Amino acid sequence: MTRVVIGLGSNLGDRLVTLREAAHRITSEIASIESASHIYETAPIGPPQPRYLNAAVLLRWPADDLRALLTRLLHIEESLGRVRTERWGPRTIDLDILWAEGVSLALSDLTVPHPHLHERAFALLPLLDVAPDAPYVVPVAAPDAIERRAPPSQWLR
Ligand code: A4P
Ligand code: MG
Repeated sequence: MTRVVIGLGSNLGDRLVTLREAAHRITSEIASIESASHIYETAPIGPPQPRYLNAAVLLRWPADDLRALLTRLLHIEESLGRVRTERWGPRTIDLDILWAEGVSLALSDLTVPHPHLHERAFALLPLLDVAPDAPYVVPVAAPDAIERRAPPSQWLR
C-alpha cells in the first residue's frame, strides 16, 4: 500500500460542510484518512468565481490501481452534487489525486502527480502538510523565459 494524497476543493454552497462530508465519504468508501491538512481559503484560478476552500488528505492505496481510486473519487463528486460546466469553473467539490509515493503516470484520463500541482499553491501547501517529504516538481519556466548565463566558477569564487 502506497501513500496517496487527495486534494479537496470547494467554492459553491457551504464549502466547509462539503469538505467534511467528502472526507467522511472517503473514509467510508475508500480508505481511512491517515492525516489531514489545514484548510486554506484560496483565490480562484481560472474564470471569475468565488474563493475556494482547499485541503488535502493522506491515505494508503495500491500504487498499481490508481484508476480504481479515481473512479471512486468521481463517484463521490457526483453524489455530492458536482455538475461539470466550464473548465476550471466553480464546483461544489473537486477531488484530485495530487500525488502518490514513487508514482509518475500519464494515462489518457489520469496523470499523477496532478499536472498542475507544481504551479498551484492551493494544492502544494495542503500536500506538504500531510506529506512534508513529498518530492514535488519545481515550477518550470517557459524555455524562452530562462537562459543559462554564467557557470558556477564565474560568479562563485
Ligand atoms: N484527471 C487526470 N488526472 C487526474 C488526477 N490526478 N486527479 C482527469 C483527478 N482527475 C484527474 O477533471 C477532468 C478529468 O481530469 C477527470 O475526469 C480525470 O479523468 P475535472 O475535475 O472534471 O475537470 P476540471 O476540474 O474542470 O479540470 P481540471 O483541469 O482537472 O481542473 P483542476 O485542475 O481540478 O482545477 N482555484 C482554487 N483556488 N482552488 C481550486 O481548488 N480548482 C480548479 C480546478 C480551478 N481553480 C481553482 C481550484
Ligand atoms: Mg478535478
